[in-house]
Amino acid sequence: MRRKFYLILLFIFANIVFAIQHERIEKKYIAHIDADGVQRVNIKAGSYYFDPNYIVIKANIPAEFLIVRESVVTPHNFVLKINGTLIKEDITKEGTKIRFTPTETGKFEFYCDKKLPLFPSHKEKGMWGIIEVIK
Ligand SMILES: [Cu+2]
Repeated sequence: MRRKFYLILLFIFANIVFAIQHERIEKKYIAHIDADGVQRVNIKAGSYYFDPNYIVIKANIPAEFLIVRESVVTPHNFVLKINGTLIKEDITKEGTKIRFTPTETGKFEFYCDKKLPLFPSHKEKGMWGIIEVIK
């Protein structure tokens, strides 16, 4: 009983240290337009990051993201508010496809909103990124 308590305490402490020390490295990707007129981006969803986490796409051209979950157990999702619409999809091991056509330029944040009680959210651990829509 006591041993379990200390293990839980250690786990919480390790999580806090991880959250504080975790330095987010920016991985930029500039999408190119495929022959069929779609700008496709492959995104890796790991624990706790998106790779790439800074994606540049063009406005008014269909975009397709294929997001693949790397972790076996830890669930992750993809949340993005763009064009005044909220996109929220769970990410599978096989890959989740997200399609939209950005209509306005600017920077839009995407993230994973998963969170265990008492622990920092995945977003707080670094699982977020920016989509920059350019002309
Ligand atoms: Cu997550």
